[in-house]
Amino acid sequence: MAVTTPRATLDARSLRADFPIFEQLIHGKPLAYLDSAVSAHKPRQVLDKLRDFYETSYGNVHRGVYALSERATAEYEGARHKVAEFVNARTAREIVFTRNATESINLVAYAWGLTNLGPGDLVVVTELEHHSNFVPWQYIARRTGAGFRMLRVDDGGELDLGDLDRVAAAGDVKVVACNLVSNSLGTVNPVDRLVPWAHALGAIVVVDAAQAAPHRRVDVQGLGCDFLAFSAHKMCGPTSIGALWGRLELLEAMEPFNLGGHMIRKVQFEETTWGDVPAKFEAGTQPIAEAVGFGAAVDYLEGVGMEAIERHEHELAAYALERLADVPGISLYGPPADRRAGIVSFNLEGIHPHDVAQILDMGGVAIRAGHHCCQPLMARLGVAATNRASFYLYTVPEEIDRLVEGLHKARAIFG
Ligand code: 7TS
Repeated sequence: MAVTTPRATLDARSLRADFPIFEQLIHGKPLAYLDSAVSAHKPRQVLDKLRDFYETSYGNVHRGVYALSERATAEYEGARHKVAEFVNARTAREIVFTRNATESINLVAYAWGLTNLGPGDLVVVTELEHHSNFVPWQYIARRTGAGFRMLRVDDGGELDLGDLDRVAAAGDVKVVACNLVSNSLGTVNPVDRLVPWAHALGAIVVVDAAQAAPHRRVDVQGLGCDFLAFSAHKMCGPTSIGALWGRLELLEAMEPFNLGGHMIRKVQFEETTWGDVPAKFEAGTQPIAEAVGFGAAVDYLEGVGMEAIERHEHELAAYALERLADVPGISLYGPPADRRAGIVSFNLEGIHPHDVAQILDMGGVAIRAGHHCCQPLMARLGVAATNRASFYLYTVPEEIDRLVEGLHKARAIFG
């Protein structure tokens, strides 16, 4: 595996040269891409790997005995090993390739939830969840007759751990589903506090790491959780590929989610038996090249260093919070810089977030405006939408300066 020694710092300016997307102008301006939380751009190393794989090693996997199929299978399984090492899984068998974090969570909700939940049980999510880690649980709770509760957040957008007892009193807690980093506010959640609480109650912990895995070191053994979901497209990899990490014994005990080719052991008219984990969860032709590209993205991130990425984004978040605080009429949401990742959410008084985002776009600055698939959180904050800027390893402070300039301009136009 091409893992290099992690460095403590990174040079975003030189890393940008790896990303062809920055070679063009947007509305005549250099692109200030401040929306990496929605999806990240792709370095040449990943793009080259995709092309090289299709040109030299492409075939379906686990099917043929000919050279190309064997080569493709080795690349596909090699990617699984890279992803497994990336999150410190005990074995690569604990990595199931899925389409994205959303599908990973649905897999657990259906395949674990339908079997293990019933009346009297409780499914617990938080007010900070992305709809991907909220709606599947709400739905499966309803389907199985289990209760559904939300852990509250405080006014600063951090989990209120004083709320744990209230929730535990409401039923037999069986699932606690929580994100590691909030996509709306950048809050870094105390999963290390939730895991012992949940396990003491006999519950499993499902961690949504969609906003964590791209930006900081995630260690499933260190976290002690039971499942962890993430998407490659947010971590410099291709779309349509993600991963579910699960404890092997839980995956082995679970029913399948998708059914069809490859996931079987034996098919007869009377009965079908399932293949081993992870094949049991990978029915049909997989996103093979995308998985290989996912492996290349992991190599790329490890080459830069997860610790360096986390530090870089933390510095950017602190700088952004400081600069944004000086903009008249701004409301900033979320915790202080030391407890947040590289995401800042805000509103300008009297100006709709979509108008703000449109003015910024004219200056080549891309941010997200909306509810960020977090409608329960927006309701808690008492807003319909926010503006959100999010950072990555290629983000430079000048882009934050351009964001602030754009906000002054939006105030001048709409204020
Ligand atoms: N969980 C979190 C915390 C997310 O931020 C997202 C996507 C998902 C799950 C779903 O990921 P997917 O790859 O399955 O789509 N986040 C966002 C966002 O912040 N704005 O749009 C999508």
